[in-house]
Amino acid sequence: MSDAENAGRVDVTVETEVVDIDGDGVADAVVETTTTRVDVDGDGVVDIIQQTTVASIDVDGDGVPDIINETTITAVDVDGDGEFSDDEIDVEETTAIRADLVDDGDA
Ligand SMILES: [Ca+2]
Ligand SMILES: [Ca+2]
Ligand SMILES: [Ca+2]
Repeated sequence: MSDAENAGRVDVTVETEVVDIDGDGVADAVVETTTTRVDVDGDGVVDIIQQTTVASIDVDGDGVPDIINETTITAVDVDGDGEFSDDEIDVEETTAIRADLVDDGDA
């Protein structure tokens, strides 16, 4: 990899993990983590990291995900010191639960 190609470099990695939550040998959840690293000024130091983790959980084992939990972590090195301090990191989490699962809980 040549240094000249590093300017404005965007690096994306995707990792997929299959998790057997209840230990019955059948996978119940798929966790997909997408990490985006951006070196805005091309100095070789990453300035922005965004990591999105999507967990799809199949509660009733029918093979269709029932709960989808999405967490996005965004870290921006605002002051350019090469480190991501607490005030430079933003975390967002959303959870989508199949509607009839929620109804069952209320009944
Ligand atoms: Ca940089
Ligand atoms: Ca299901
Ligand atoms: Ca910083």
